[in-house]
Amino acid sequence: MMRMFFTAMILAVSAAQAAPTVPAAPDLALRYDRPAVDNADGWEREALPVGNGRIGAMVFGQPGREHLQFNDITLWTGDAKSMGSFQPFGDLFVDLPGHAAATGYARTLDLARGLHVVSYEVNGVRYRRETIASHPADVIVVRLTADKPGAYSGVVRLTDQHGAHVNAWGNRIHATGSLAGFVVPRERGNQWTPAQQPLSSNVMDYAAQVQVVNEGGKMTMEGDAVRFENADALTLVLGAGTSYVRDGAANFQGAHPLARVTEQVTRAAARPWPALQAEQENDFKSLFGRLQLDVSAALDATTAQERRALTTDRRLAAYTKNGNDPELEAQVFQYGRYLLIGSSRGPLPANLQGLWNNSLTPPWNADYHTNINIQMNYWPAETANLSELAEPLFGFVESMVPSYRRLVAESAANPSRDAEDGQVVETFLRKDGKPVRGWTVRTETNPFGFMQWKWNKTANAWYAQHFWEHYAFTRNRAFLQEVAYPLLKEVSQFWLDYLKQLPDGRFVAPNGWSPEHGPVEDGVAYDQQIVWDLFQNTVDAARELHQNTVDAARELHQDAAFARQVAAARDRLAAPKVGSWGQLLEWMEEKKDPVLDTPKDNHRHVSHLFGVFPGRQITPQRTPRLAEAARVSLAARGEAGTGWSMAWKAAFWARLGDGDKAHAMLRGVIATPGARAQEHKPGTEENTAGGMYPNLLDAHPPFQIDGNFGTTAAICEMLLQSHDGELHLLPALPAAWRSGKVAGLRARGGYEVDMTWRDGQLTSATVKAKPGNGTGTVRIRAGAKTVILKLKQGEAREFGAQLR
Ligand code: FUC
Repeated sequence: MMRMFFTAMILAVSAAQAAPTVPAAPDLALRYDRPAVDNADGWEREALPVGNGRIGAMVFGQPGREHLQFNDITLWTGDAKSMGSFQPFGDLFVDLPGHAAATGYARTLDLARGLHVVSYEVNGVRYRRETIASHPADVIVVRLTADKPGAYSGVVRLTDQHGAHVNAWGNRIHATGSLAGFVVPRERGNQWTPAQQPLSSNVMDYAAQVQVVNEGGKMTMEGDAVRFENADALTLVLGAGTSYVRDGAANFQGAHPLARVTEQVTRAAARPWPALQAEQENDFKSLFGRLQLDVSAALDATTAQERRALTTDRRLAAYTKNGNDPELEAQVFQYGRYLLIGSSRGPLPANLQGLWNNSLTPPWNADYHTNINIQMNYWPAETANLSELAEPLFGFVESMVPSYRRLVAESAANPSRDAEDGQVVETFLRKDGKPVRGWTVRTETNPFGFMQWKWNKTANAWYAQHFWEHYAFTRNRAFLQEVAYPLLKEVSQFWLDYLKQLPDGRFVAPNGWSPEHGPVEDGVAYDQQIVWDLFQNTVDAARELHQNTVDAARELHQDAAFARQVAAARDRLAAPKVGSWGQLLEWMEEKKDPVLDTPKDNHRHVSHLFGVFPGRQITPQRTPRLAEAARVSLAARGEAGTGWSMAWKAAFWARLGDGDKAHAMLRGVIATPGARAQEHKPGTEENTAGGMYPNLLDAHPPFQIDGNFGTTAAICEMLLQSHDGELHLLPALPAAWRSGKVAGLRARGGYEVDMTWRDGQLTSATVKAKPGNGTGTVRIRAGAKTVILKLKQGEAREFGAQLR
């Protein structure tokens, strides 16, 4: 009896304690009751990312020793002649002796506010530690408070792995260095970055500083560290920068960052925490707050209670096992948006790890891979209402083009066996012996105009798609005229010159490679579909410019003739073909091979479905026979994959109108890494071991951020599509999201769409022509119903069920 009473009391007490911590729906915070283990595995799986778009950190949250491993997106070794790799910048440590014995520990990353919080108790004192990455102040700030005065004693340290000079004065630690002469220590070399590197001309300067601002207590300098004793509260302001500039003409080397970093830190350190935090939150919300997704209504009350009470790592485990957690899916969706805001507001685009990297020799150099990865990073930018975040991609491509032109011209002048390919002689010469116009790229690229490994020639056209889409979504005419069209035109010129004519008159892309799969040959489906996309986008772009401009008549005339030439070439491209088992062919002729082009092929790249997504050559409505073949191919590829591969498959299924299949792919991508592979046929890690770590970062494996971004983009495609001449509302709604609402999705034509649905049926929708861009006539589809709308700029139209 006594014992039962006792148990009941414990239950009552713990329920009373737990109750306030169960968040209301929709819950947009990642929660943990343990800090991240402070080693490389903990970095990858447990630490949590903050980023201001240029600088960022992984936060470990140990009570006894806070650790921010930080990055600046521009800190790269390598140069115009060697690859190098994206580098870790430094580590900020706050040692708090005695705090390791903490109890009541909680760690959260609030996605809606861009705020990381650690709290715990030691010796009756409640401690709280907040971390933000502020875009407006351009610094990272850590705020340490306690509910008793004088509770903070410890040491702040800043370390560096590239030979910086580190010292402390004026309550500030300064690290200033240069990458000139830096080589990866022998013991740190690996398959991606061997220790023996070519001599590099890289002379990048870098600087980081952390100011320790105390309230109360005593501060002393201790060599290169800052010691604090009996402080009531502390604010740590961390700034970092490099001399990188996105300008090849300047050799990518600009002013020394020391003055800039000093000023940023000084200015921020002079402001109170509440002001810094409020400014950061407002700025962050101006992007993040544009889009809300709530599918938690699909969750029954008991399950919702259960899942919301779990920490994120346990919630992920429960989801891996049983699924049934649309709220976690929505959280992952928003996490992709959080991560893009964190890694794509600086001079360079998000790389393979966004901007978070702790290794001198990161996987694949944490580079810009052109055969899926960098593009996938930017798939959610337009649809998930973060259009401005695509700027770093555009600026990157534009600043690399002079180099790419030069490298192609060099290849044309010196036709030789491709060193990285072994067999193919890549001439880049036209039939008349002249070099082709324009530029293209290889698979691996760095931010100094260097590229290596195999040619991936249609990546130029894939890049061009992003430029066109930015216009399609924003209707920014100046961008179309000054930036997008010139690029589309030059890339189209490349392909007009480079395509090869078959005896029957069809055009094929010569010497192509379906990414990382099969032989190098002519007319590979991936190339054909991307060139089709390029030509279509170029024709559309020329028409847009044409329609609305009255001046510059001569140029227009030329563009009209050029557009006709491009349209004619588009129509002569060797077209997609259906194979013997109903599949879409990946190569021009069906392979006779034990694996390639058979239902046994589970390769992670599904490049021959580019025309389904992100392209628009193949759609269920316009090309039903090809869409069906794509479906057969996709089904055969299976449900397992690397992280990004599963995300891509989710998007394919969405474009094919199968919401349940798309959702089944989400089950794999949002799962303990490798879980999907175990359920299905296990394969190599390269093809089937993807998922998500407890910190919800995508596992290729290893950590690779494209899967996060791809998942967000795929979910957009499940809810709204606009690539086929109409706004298609809820085109691939899974049964698992039978009721819900979304506000702030973007569509081509400059529209913004809000929707609610119940029992799988649309109940209301608002379509708004965004002021300054959306305008004109648009067809709206929901199920079999369509209506045609004419909207003025800024006008919104509301619909009920059945589009009435
Ligand atoms: C492509 C993929 C790999 C990996 C790498 C970074 O080459 O084939 O799976 O994602 O990029």
